[in-house]
Amino acid sequence: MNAILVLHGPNLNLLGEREPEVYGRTTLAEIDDRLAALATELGVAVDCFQSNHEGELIDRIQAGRGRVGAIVVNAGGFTHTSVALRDALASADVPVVEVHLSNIHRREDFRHDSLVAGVSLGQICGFGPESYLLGLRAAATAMRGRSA
Ligand code: CA2
Repeated sequence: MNAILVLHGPNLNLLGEREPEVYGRTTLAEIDDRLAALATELGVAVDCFQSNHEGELIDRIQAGRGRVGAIVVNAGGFTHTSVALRDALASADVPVVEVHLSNIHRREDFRHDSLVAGVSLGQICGFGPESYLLGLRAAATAMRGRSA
């Protein structure tokens, strides 16, 4: 159980290609590469997965049972809408760290509420791609704390 699952939700496959003024110029592949490098440094395995489909994200959470020891999640727009994703994260019974590229609390009102937050250890937002790296560090620490 030393793998960390990193989930990227809908539209995050467009990173670096659209709306760079909001989400920056770094692509999702570059973020995944940085996560893989940090995971090596931290001595954990990382498994990154992006989907535009709620059910696929839920299937991936369920498939990690017994192998995945922590989850880093940027649920994208599902953050604010998906009870089903929240339920899947809660039932995974591993530490969850919520991350966002943008500071959702400085944006439109509808982004201020997160259904993921209540089943997460904590939330890291507003640091662009660095949010994911901070999230991976937090998840690795939490995972170690659990297995100690
Ligand atoms: O700031 C974040 O990481 C968000 O999770 C991004 C979501 C948004 O719905 C959340 O409120 C905050 C949107 C992801 C869309 O990503 C795009 C990337 C490039 C171009 C268009 C969309």
